[in-house]
Order: sequence, then structure tokens, then C-alpha cells
Amino acid sequence: MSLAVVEQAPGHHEGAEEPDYIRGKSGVMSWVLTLDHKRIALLYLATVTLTFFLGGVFALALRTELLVPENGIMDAMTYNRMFTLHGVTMVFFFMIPAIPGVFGNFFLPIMIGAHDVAFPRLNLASYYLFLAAVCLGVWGMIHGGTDTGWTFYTPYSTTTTTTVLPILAAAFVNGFSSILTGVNFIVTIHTLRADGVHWMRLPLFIWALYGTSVIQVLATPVVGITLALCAVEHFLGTGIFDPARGGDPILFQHLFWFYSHPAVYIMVLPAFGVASEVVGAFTRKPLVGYRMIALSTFGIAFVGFLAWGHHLFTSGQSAVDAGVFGFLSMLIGIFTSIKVFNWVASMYKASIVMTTPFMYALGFFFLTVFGGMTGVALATISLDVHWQDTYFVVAHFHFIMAGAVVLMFLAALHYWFPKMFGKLYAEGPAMVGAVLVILGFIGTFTPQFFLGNEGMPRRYYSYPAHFQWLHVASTIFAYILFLGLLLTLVNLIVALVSGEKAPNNPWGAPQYEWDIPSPPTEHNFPATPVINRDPYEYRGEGIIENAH
Ligand code: HEM
Ligand SMILES: [Cu+2]
Repeated sequence: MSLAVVEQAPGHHEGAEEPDYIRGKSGVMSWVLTLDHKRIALLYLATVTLTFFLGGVFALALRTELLVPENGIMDAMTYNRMFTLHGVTMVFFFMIPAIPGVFGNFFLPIMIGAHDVAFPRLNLASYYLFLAAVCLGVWGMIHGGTDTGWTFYTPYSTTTTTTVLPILAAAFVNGFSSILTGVNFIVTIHTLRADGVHWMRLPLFIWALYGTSVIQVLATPVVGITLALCAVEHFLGTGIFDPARGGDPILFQHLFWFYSHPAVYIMVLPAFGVASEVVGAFTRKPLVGYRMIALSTFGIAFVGFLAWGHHLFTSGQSAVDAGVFGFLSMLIGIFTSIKVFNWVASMYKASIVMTTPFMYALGFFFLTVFGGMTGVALATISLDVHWQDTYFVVAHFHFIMAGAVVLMFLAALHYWFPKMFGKLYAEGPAMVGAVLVILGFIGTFTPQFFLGNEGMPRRYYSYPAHFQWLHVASTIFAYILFLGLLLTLVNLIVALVSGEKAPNNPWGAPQYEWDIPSPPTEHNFPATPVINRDPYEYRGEGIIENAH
């Protein structure tokens, strides 16, 4: 059997070489109206880079305020708006669309041997809905912003005089974008797999996107309706959630978390998928436990739907409910551990190639394992009663969200950069950036576990003086993190402008996408390919030598 993954379909004759997808067409319209999944991916990349930096600037403002125990650079009201805008931006405008929008769009068709997604127009519509949501959100922020927190808890959100409606509307519109992407991906995976790509040959990133899409389609409508009801109540005073009008605020919490707990898997499953690809590429041996990693995705997706009540332990839940939700939350830990154990087994006795993407993956393992374990601790009711609404929770979910989503977004960006842009970046600055980012995350959020455990509540802009040194430590590392991100950004921009031309497979990685040109042609393959081997069958090429 040949080493090449992609064979010409029978009967195909090599025609004129197709130009790559970047140079193939020019002009602004060829970008803004493009139906090419790869160009749409780059539109997402440009947009989420901006939203991530916007969210990051809010974060730095918050951390700067917290350098001193009392009134620093902003008043209490500004602080409340700031953490809300930080949360909304990061969750809805960065973490939910980032990995599926950029790397899902770019690589899903390529990894299954297709020329595009099933519905290219819907794909573009989905991007524009996302962009509309971002614009609406930013418009709301400029016109005052809101102070409800990204969770929009009622009855406060239905009575606040701040600009909550555009922000609610932005989250609502964003939901449509997310649903449409999910539908598109599911149909694509079912119908456009090339010959030879049977289910047990799907790359693990594709399994992750599949699980994510199912959650997007099933859970997002619930939060959409919930936010719409919240907006209607704010506007018309309907009294669904407001107890003063006979409504039930706990109902809002149930509906909100019925989406928002599964939504954490919309964010982390794609990150887990990237981790599998990076481990598969740099351990120089076949991935251990392919089937288990693939199927545990659905364990997480399924149980993820049954765990929402752990956000309501202290909201007046019965002891039986709390026990059941606590137990179900812990099951998620089991399915996640299945993945972690298999990744570790894949790294065991492997000849690991230490690259920037792999460095990010190591940071991801550390942060996700600790984030996950503190999640299991939080699902233990007696502990949650102590930690609920403290910095411990803030530290927990940042370990997971920042650790998994942000680090694996950056891992994916560095791993696939040569394929996406056909350019190589300088490894030295990329590695320094990665180390700064990882140390930055660990250093920013570790002190917050201690703060929370000692009773520092979340969402406060002032605090007793004896907490100051932990807050200062956290803020210093937040700046280090920001420095790492800046270095990374500059390094990649330099590579875009003047990077050396990348070979087809600069990593000597076994996966399918490395067999096609860097950057790919407009239709990815000259003809529909036939794929004749498993995705992680390591082929033994060394780095760089494999240039076609
Ligand atoms: C092992 C899996 C996990 C378990 C068992 C778990 C458990 C919990 C529990 C019990 C809480 C409630 C804490 C409280 O209200 O005091 C919580 C909060 C939270 N978790 Fe997790 N979690 C897990 C994974 C994740 C992941 C993967 C993410 C995000 C990507 C995440 C994001 C959040 C967020 C945002 C909150 C804060 C909710 C709020 O605003 O109150 N968690 N988690
Ligand atoms: Cu949850």
C-alpha cells in the first residue's frame, strides 16, 4: 500500500494545477461573499481574534482594578459592567465560535475528503449572523453596557436600567449562528465522507465536532427562548421570572443552565479534538484508544445534558435533586478521564517532538486536569456550599475554559498555520509565547483558588486588605499572559508577511490533511479522493524531509 493517503479517484486525469485558495481569486468581494469553507474560516479567524482581544482588554481592566483593596481605576458600577462585558465577549463571541468556526470550517471538509461543507451558503450566513451578533453586542457596550453578569440572572436582568436588551439580542442572534453551524457540520459528516472514510476512520477532531454540533443543535434553542423571554419580560413586564409579578426566578436558572452547562462542552469538546490531533501528530506512534476517545465524546455530550442542576445547589434545591445532580456531574469526570488516560498512554514511551503546539497541549493537560478535578470537588454539595459564588469557582472555570479552549485554540493555530497559510513561523518566539501564556494562566488563576477558599466572593471590586497580595500576584501573571499573547500575535503576523514557504507536511504528521498542498487549492482535492488508511497510522517521515 502506498504511503499517500489520497489517491486519485478512478478515471481522473490530471488537469492544469488549480491555484491555491488564497491566490485563486482576488478583490474584496471574493472574500466577503465567498462560499469557500477555508475563506469563511479565515473570516472567523479575523473576527474571533478581535473579540478575544476585546475580552482580554476588559479582563486586564478588571485585574488592574483589583490591584488595590479599595476604589482603584474604576467605580463599582463600571466594574460590574466590565465583568459582564468580559464574560459575554469571551463566552458568546470567542469560546463558542472559535474552534468550530475557524478550524472546524477549515479542516472538517478536508479531513473527510470533501470539497466543501454540505451547505456553503448556510455557512456564510452563519458567519454573518455571528458578525451581526458581535456588532450588536459592541453597539450595546458603547451605549452603556450592562451589569447583570453574563448569566443574566432574573429578576435583576429584567429590572436593571442598564443597556441589557442589545446584549441579550446579541447572545440570541449568536445562538442562531451556532445552531446553523451545528446543522451544517452534522449533515456534512453524514453525507460527504469520501470513499474509505468510514466512521471508525474519522479523525478525532471530527468526532469532537460531531458531538459539539449535536449539543449546539439541541441545547441552543433553549437558551435562545430563555433570553427572549427575559427580554420580553424586561420590555413588557410579563412576570414569567419576576417574583414580584408572580414569576419564578429559579425557572430562569434552570432554563439558562440547561443550555449553559452543555455549552461548556460546546467550548471544550473541540479543544479535546485538537488535543487528540496534536498528540497524534507529535508522539510518533499511533494514538492509543482511538475508539474510546471517540465514543467518550458522546458520554460527555449525553451526561452534560443531565448535570445543569449543579449550578443551583444553593438556589433552594431539594437534597435529593442536589444529590442526583452532584452524582451525574461526577460522571462527566469519568468520561473526560477516559480521554486523558488515553492521551497519557499515547505519550508514554513515545519519541515526542517538542514543538509549540505540543507545548500548548502540555499546558492544556495540566490546566484541564486541575480544572476538571476542582469541578468534581465543586459537584460535592457540602464543598460547593462553601465555595459557591467565590473566587474558587472563578478559578475552576478559568482553568477549564482558558486552559482548554484558549490553549487549544492557540495550539490549533500553530499546528495548522503552515497548512492554512502556506507559511512557516519562527519556532523560537512561538515557544517563548507559549511558555508565557501557559505560566500566565497558571499564575493568574492559582491564587484565586486560595482567595475563594478564604471567602473572597466573585464579582466584587473591593476586598479586605489581607487578600491584596494574592490579588496582586494574580494581576502580575495576567500581564505576563497578555505579553505572551502579544508576542504570539506579532510572531504570526511576521510569518504571514515574510515567513518561509511551508512544505505540505512540515511536521511529518500522519493525518490526512497534511497530504494536500499548503495552502490547499480551492477545491481541496483535484478529484474526490479515496482514503485508504487510518488517520493516525504513523508513517515514519521526519520533520521537513517530507516536502513534496
Ligand atoms: C469535570 C467536569 C466539570 C464539573 C464536574 C464541573 C462542575 C461545576 C460546578 C459544580 C459548578 C458550580 C459551582 C458553583 O456554582 O459554586 C461549576 C461552575 C462553573 N463551571 Fe464547571 N464543571 C466541569 C467542567 C466545566 C467546563 C469544561 C467548563 C467550561 C468550559 C466549566 C465552566 C463553568 C462555569 C462557567 C461555571 C460558573 C458558573 C457560574 O457563573 O456560577 N465547567 N462547575
Ligand atoms: Cu455546569
